[in-house]
Amino acid sequence: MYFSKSFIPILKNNPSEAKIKSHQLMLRTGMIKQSSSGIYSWLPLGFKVMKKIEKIVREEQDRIGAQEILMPTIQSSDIWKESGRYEDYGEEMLRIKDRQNREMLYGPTNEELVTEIFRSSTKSYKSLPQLLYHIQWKFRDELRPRFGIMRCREFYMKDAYSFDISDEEALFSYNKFFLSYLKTFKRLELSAIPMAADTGPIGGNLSHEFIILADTGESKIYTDKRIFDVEYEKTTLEKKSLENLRNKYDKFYSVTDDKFNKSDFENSVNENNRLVTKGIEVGHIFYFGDKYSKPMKASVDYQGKKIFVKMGSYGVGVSRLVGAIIEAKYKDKDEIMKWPLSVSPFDCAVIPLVNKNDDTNLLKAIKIYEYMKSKNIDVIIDDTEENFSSKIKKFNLLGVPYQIMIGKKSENDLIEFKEIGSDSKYLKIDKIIELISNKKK
Ligand code: 5CA
Repeated sequence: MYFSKSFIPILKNNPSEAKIKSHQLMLRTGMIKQSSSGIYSWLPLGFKVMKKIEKIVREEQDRIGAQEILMPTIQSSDIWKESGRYEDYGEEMLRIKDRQNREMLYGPTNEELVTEIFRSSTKSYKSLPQLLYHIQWKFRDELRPRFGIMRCREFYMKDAYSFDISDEEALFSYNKFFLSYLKTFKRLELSAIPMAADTGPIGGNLSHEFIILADTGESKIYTDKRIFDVEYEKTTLEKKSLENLRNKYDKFYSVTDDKFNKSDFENSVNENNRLVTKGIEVGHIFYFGDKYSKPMKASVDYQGKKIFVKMGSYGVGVSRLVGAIIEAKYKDKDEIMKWPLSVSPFDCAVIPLVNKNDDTNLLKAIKIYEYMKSKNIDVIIDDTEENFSSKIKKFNLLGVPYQIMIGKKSENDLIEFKEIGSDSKYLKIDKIIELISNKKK
């Protein structure tokens, strides 16, 4: 991508309406643009990051055997009346009437719709378990949308649903998602901890929120520091192995505000290990048995009887993650943002010092840019005539993790190269490509 041709509308200053770093940066670097309260357009830079996050989320869902579907954003109110949630959901639900005066709604979540899909086609217990997921826009008419895409009204969510024959099998499914979430967040270079949480309007009595620590988070958390050292890498997708993993985490006191109990916390966590802080909820999983299958009559035949399937649901805030990664990765002290390579809008920026009367640097930069592209490096070249230091500042702001500078000193094969936040090195182009490619693996 040539910077001069790109659509990256960078603002000169931080917008005053944005209170937290991620919101400021996303507006400042032209990742998003507000269209109305709590509703945003995603511009190329932001959209690219979100799509890369989505890809990782998808790969980790596929890896546990979940199958992708796509349900619509607009749903009929009938199924919500069947489950009994149409009234319960209250004002957060955006209700719409079509031209026949039928009551429709913009889906805030999909338990009803997926149950309806399941019950119309699955009749035998032999097809269980079924794990279905989709990645789709949701709408919740939040009372106070804030912090940009962190708490907005229209947002992009991965929601998965499991269908099983018994509680035991359903917990096996639950634990598969538990593991897949740990892996997903790790690939995004986030350290997300599972915490016992309230189930709110989704329901059920077992639930974990996945929280990343951040001062700007909206969830207050109480946890045992030792939970950060739990290892999950060796866990397999077998029932026992997954159960052990859950036990290893659940052994530690780790809850959000609404589950907090002072004496339990103090009795189970020694003073040195207590951590009371704030965090951002990036994922939330629920087990609710037959809460939806029973009223909606989603059953399978098992040993001559009809059994209501046991269900769980599993959400990841795909669009929220874009902001959450910024909150976690932005280094206040150096005013530097560095995207994890796995989701960065570009792997590397080629930044030539462009002189009106001499195009040597620009031509050299174009050659490097073309060569890197041919080696599958996602690269952007700044071919504008802006001065060198403001170009570098701009890429520090954009958070592109690697930069190549073609300036005065660039006479031979050794190229000035640096990782954001570190010092420059002088390396040959093939070495640079090797270094970035190895990091991408
Ligand atoms: N049906 C369940 C699981 S699929 C569900 O809807 N869970 S949820 O309400 O917890 O949402 C899942 C994830 O979506 C949350 O963990 C959060 O990361 C994200 N999310 C929820 N509300 C918003 C919002 N208003 N703005 C941005 N992201 C949100």
